[in-house]
Amino acid sequence: MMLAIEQGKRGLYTTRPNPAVGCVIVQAESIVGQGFHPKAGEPHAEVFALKEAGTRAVGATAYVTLEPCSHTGRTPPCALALIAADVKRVVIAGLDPNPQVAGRGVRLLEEAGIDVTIGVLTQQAEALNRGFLKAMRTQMPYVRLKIATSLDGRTAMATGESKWITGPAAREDVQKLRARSGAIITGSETVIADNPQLNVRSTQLGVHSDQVPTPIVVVLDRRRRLAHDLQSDYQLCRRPETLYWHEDNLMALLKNLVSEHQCYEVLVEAGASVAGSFLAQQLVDELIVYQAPCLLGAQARPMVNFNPLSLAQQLRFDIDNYEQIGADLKLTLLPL
Ligand code: AOF
Ligand code: ZN
Repeated sequence: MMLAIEQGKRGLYTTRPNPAVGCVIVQAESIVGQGFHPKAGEPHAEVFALKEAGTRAVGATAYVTLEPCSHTGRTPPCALALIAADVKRVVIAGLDPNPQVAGRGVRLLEEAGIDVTIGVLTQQAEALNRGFLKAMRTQMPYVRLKIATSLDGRTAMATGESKWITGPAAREDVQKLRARSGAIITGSETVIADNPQLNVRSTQLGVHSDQVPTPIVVVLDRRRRLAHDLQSDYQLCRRPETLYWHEDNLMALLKNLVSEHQCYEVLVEAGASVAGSFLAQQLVDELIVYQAPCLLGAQARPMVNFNPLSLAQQLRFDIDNYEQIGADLKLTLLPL
């Protein structure tokens, strides 16, 4: 299953809105087929693995990181492909919460007399598809809030000067967050202050960046400070695919991104006010802080605009992971 997860990872940046899935087929202790789902519209992981295995799939065990599908979508059902190939056993990391599947894949396999095991390395497999899984279960996307700060939690000098606090390796890491996101949310303040591109331009994703579906950029612009205008001073505003959100209701925006745009993982890259709103409204699933080992002083801008009245109102997190990236620290935090 570990190898199947490694296969699945190969599609992490390219399968959107489909999940990243891997499959390994084992016959008498040796691997006879491996595959992953590369892109929506192309065959699923099982199909590639079965193709490689050929007749060696007869009597074999298939390890799949997601329940094999039972529906005819853009491609025919994988459960039927496994049955037709005459595998003996299927081991699945976790069920597919897609209402079109949701246990039916397992039922088809069992009805065909295949031995099914569910629940192997579930957490590791689910980490590949946080957004797909959350959206299928709750119709809300998985929201990551990314902030780059100094050691004293500052994001810019009082003048707004901020290029650069974190180093090139941390900024390259952000490319991976963007590449797996269906949408990037920013604020009009950030657009005006930084004129960002918010695009995927990395050469270190393991796939060419033109294979990565372009994330939608949503600009929060309640005060209508920006004009969607091909002549605009701002790069994002010149892109016809940029969306503007003029309402206050962030929950409604997130729901809309799932239902209207199939954006299941969302990255918030904005300033302190937007960060504060997402956090205070408990809309953040994961806070990622890139912290540079430098001090910017008490006049510099804080990372989150949020004013608890007492210690009891603080926001607390579990540390899910910490690692050094270049000269900086990357903290992955889960709100409690
Ligand atoms: C699998 N194996 O490798 C993947 C699955 O539109 P389609 O035909 O590509 O179907 C997409 C749905 O299939 C997707 O929403 C999810 O439920 C499942 N993904 N299933 O058996 C795979 N990627
Ligand atoms: Zn399938």
